Amino acid sequence: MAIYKILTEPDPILRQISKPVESVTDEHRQLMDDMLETMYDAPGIGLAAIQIGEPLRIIVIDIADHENDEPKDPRYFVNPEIIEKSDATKPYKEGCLSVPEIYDIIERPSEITVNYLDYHGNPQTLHADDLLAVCLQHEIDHLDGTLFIDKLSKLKRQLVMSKIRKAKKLKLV
Ligand code: QAP
Ligand code: CO
Repeated sequence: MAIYKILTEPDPILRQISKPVESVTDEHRQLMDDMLETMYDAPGIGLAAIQIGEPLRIIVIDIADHENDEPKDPRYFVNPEIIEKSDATKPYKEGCLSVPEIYDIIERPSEITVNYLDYHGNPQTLHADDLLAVCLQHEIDHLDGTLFIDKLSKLKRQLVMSKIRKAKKLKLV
């Protein structure tokens, strides 16, 4: 197992379109294990492969509340595809390991249905709501090079980008 460095905005790699996995192999499972370890170490609740520089359509998620002693609940999604979205939307204050210390409210469909391959490469269908629906949509956006800050108003996004530039500058000193 290994912990990878998480790429951060404005790294152009985060804008790449990730490629579908043809069939889930032991190498992909190794990558999923490492992604999960990297995510737990951060810590975060969701990670897309592109965030560690691997342009493959693979996501790991664990939304269990570890601080309140809930057992680990790792979930793996290969080639996830949203096949249904609710008309109803819900706001949620999102963050992202690739956009550290920035949080803002994003409005997304409150329920979705996804098709995907699991850890073993078996096709699955899942209906998700609440935090899992938010997290899945956020992570699936990563596979198409989209970050949650892209969904903010132009003004808010400019503010976020100047905050990021400022933080990067400070770290150089
Ligand atoms: C995506 O995000 C997400 O800024 C996963 O300094 C977020 O794990 C889905 C994190 C909200 C649904 C709702 C962010 C950690 C973690 C930071 C994360 C930070 C440290 C973000
Ligand atoms: Co993210």
